[in-house]
Amino acid sequence: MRVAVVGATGLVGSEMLTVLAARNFPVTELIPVASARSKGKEIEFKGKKYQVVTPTEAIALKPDVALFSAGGSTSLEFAPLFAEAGITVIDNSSAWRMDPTKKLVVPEVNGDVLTAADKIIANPNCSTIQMVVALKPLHDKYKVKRVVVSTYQSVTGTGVKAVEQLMNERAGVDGEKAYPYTIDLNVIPQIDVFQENGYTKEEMKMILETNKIMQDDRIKVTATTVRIPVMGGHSESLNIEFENDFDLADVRAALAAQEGVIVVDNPANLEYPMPKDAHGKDEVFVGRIRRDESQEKTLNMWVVADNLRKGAATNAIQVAELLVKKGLI
Ligand code: 2RA
Repeated sequence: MRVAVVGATGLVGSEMLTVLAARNFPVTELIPVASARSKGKEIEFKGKKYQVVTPTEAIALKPDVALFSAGGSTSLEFAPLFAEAGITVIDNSSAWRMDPTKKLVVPEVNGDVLTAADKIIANPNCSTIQMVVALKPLHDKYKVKRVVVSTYQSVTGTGVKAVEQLMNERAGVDGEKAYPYTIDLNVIPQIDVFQENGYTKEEMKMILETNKIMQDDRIKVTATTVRIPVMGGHSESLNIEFENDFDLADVRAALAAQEGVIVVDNPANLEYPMPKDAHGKDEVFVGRIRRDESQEKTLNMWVVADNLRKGAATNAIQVAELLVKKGLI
């Protein structure tokens, strides 16, 4: 496969290179792509050096697949041009996610929706991906009615500038700010911009994308998304109301059997998922599984994943792997 990585110099782009190598994706040629500013820069992949090219140059090189993580406006401008040239695009921005003509895919959840006609495929938002992977086996068994989710999100979800802000604040050094407030020793209950309904865009992504991926508009979701001074992964507290009652042992078994989920739930030994343990891993970790004793047919659980891995790069590459497996690229 000739693989273009658009946004190769960003946080998610470099994680894509790491994951392509780690999962042994059959890359015969890598085409790192970035804006004209980075043109000519060298990127190392599996011991070989590759020169960064512009998106227009990449189209002329006709890769089989292009993994995009360069922001919404680059995707809106260039993904259709790649697609018209016959190149399958897997796009990590929010540009195409809610477009009814585009598939929004988490392979373990709705990978079966992909067809040869899908030339621009959207990768969901990081906090949505880890939630739907954990919800899927429970929805299949008990039918999810409503989810109340609160997130604790890593600064890596914002990008390099936010990581630098946290590190500068910790070192007592002045620098550029990614957030309107100090993030070190603080918690910011705002991710992305506010919408007219008082929710943030990140919260609305969690609501709308969940319905699209789960292919069920009856699932009600309400979300509060929060940035915390952490790297390595996003954490989520989920309160899930089901249509049907459940047995806790069966819930644990269903989660443990779900592809891509690792259950870490042993309170007796103080074992539960944490971002420092999820860092650099491709799986979604679930723990603190317990009945909500204030309401029947309702469960509480805690879900953690590396937002740059399963929340972005890994999911995009798993989509590419599925396309290869189905003979669609
Ligand atoms: C964040 N959801 O963590 C974003 C990244 N896609 O801010």
